[in-house]
Amino acid sequence: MKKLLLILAISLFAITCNSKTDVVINDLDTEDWKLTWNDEFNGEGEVDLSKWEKPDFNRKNNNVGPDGWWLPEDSYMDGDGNLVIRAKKINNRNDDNDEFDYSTGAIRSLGKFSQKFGKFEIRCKLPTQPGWWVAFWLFSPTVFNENNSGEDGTEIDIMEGFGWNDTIHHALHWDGYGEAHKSEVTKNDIPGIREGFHTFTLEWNKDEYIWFVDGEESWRSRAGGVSKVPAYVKITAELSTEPGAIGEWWANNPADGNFPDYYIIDYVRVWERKK
Ligand SMILES: [Ca+2]
Ligand SMILES: [Ca+2]
Ligand SMILES: [Ca+2]
Ligand SMILES: [Ca+2]
Repeated sequence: MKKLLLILAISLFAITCNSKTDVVINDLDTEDWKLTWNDEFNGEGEVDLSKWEKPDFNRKNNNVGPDGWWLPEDSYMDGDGNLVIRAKKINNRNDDNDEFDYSTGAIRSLGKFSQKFGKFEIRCKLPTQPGWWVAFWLFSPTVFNENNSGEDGTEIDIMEGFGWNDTIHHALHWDGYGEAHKSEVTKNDIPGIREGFHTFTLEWNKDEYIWFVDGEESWRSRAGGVSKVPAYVKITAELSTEPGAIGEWWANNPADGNFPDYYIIDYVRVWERKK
């Protein structure tokens, strides 16, 4: 009897939890948009590995200075409803002569979720220190196809942000990253954007991309021809000590930063347009 009651109690608990989830998902639909995928980051410790994959490699190799690694330990949930992407100093991790290296977090829905067209949104708090950059972006393996078109896959940067200034980048890259590489970028100075949480949103329609910051349109483009292939979601941070990255034109110098520093994400949500 006790066992039966226990099973009943567990079943009721499971039903209650499921219905709570359903309520949340229904609430996130709007008149024009149906939620297809999201993560509210309601947990503590490891991220939901049914939704995310974590890269683990030397992302920003520098032969004459500290390297910038992507390490799984630098992406985790804080138990307060947020994903944390951390940048920190670590012991030299490879066999070069660096006094130390750096590591940052990165998660991506590679192999777990992808979608073409729709609305993609993050709510997040930018970092505070110079020397690294954070992003919310979409990517397809076919971005590398060199055919003078982005329609077969485009890197779509919904937000690139920094700890040292109030500049937000939106960008498109297509035809790989070699000589055939093409891109279009816009940079908006938004005073105070590093204080508190803000939303960065992309509407990827069949004939145009439209970006929004806190619900206000900030750019639109159809450069490359709008991509017609599914893309996966990336929430990442990167730290490079190479001369090309540490100038004031980009991330500035991590040697002037206090680490660890943090990129805090409240949620990521994806919708498709209702017919
Ligand atoms: Ca090195
Ligand atoms: Ca090293
Ligand atoms: Ca192409
Ligand atoms: Ca949250």
